[in-house]
Amino acid sequence: MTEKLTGWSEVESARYRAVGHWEGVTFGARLREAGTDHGDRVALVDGDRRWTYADLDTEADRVAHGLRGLGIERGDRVVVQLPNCAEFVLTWFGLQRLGAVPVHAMPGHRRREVGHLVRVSGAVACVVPDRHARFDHRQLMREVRAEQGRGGSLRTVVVVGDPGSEHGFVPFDALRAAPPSVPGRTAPDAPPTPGADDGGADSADVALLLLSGGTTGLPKLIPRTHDDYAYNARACAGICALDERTVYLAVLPVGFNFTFACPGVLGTLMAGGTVVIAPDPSPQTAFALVEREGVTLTSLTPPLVTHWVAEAASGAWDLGSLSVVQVGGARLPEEHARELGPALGATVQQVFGMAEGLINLTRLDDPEDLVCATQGRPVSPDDEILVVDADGRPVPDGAAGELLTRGPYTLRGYYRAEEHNRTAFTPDGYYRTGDVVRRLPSGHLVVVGRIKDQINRGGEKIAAVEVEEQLLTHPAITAAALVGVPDERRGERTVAFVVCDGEAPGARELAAHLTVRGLAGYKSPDEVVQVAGLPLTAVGKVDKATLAQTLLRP
Ligand code: OOB
Repeated sequence: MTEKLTGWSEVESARYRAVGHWEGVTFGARLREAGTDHGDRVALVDGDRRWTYADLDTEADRVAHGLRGLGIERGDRVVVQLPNCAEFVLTWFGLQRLGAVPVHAMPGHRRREVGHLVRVSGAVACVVPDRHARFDHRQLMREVRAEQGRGGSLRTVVVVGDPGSEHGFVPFDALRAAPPSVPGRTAPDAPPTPGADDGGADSADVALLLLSGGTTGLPKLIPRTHDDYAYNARACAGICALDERTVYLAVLPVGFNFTFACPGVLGTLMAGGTVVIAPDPSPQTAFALVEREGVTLTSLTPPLVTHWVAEAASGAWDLGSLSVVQVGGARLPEEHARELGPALGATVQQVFGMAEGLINLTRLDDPEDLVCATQGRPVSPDDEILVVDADGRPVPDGAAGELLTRGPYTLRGYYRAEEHNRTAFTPDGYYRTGDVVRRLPSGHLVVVGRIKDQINRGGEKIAAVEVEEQLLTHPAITAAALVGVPDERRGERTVAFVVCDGEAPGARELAAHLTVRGLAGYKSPDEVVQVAGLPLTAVGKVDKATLAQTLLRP
């Protein structure tokens, strides 16, 4: 089953093709081409393991062959929950070769999130590590499978590492061990078999599903097509001047849109460069890889910046190869932006992006003031931007308002979420970002706040409603509001204001309760404050601004 539900009109689609944004090439076919064009160049590095472009192409065939043997076909959705390791990239391209659709889960997601992703996407398989960060993902998958019950879509769990003895759990290495058999590909001059590169996928098909940070009870899925996502990566790659000499270090979770395609992994591979996977985001791990591999580009979230600056100051590392450091996902304080460039001897680039599409970058030759005090401007000349007041009327440049956007790589509708889509977009197709920005005459945007009920904990997005619903399941809690308050390190931390019968549970007890409920650990409140009642606004909503204020008073 393949779905075309991405919402651009025929006229718009034709125009994006005519001007060359949409190239009409699937990711499976791109990798085949790269395997020929850059054959001997190193594409991927993970620890001591290296793959050339030719190797990566062959590996994708092997993984695809193995997955096909498990009954996975064109259009099938497969949840990929892997930490930073080469297998993420091998799995991703293996799926692309079949025309199947990876669903990007984060390593920290637990039963609630993964179960939801499987249900909404109708995934037939999941790909997970055996254990990661002292957590057993096989146990998680057993629970998810049990919850799905007999009528559920999930048939297979592919495990990187030891699958254990569970029925239906398959080792990743067994997929790769299958003989590469691509009919018609054995002789270089033989005509290619139709579909051998991408399972017969169309470039207008959904190529992957990304997870939204969300504001509602459960996260939404974002359909991204081959055409639009490749353009996302290519437009960013152009602005970052990527070429065959680029060595990109993936420090943040590789499945995060920022790391994967802004320009990240895909942008680098499309330019013929090398992707190096960092197993953790510590500066020690990263700097050792910068020295060893000659890394030229990497991307960070703001909380990492101070650690990186401090470690670079030790003088123990040769960071000479590093040319550009991107920072995004949450607001970067201006002082940190000013320190970072000199500390690493690199050009800083701010990145204000979203899984839904729109990416803003500061340009490599922007004056320092724009680089340090703005979050960049759109990457495409066809990104349409509106900054509007509460009535939806455009405000003048310099004034704050909600950012609305549409364009060649911004979604027109969440996946299977018709009701939500009616309010998430304007009638003429603009996505309501929920971010409050100011636009400068240069087109650069400054993020000044948000109207969506989402907390940004150093780049980790938390939908307040989702956590509040879970807080209410604690027997002592009768009402709850999750509020983001300013935090030195993360920009924001979470405070749960709770109304209780008797004594309120502490933060640790609540975290334990939410973990049992299957919620990802980063969503547990950093602090708990007991209140007699929740203040309400004039229209009867919980007044979160007033709650946040109470913490500031002595
Ligand atoms: C990135 O994507 P998401 O989907 O996790 O989160 C998007 C939201 C934005 O709507 C905005 O509220 C916030 O994250 N955000 C920033 C920011 N970058 C993202 N807020 C302030 N300053 C920034 N530089 O976070 C994402 C996706 C692709 C590239 C980079 C980040």
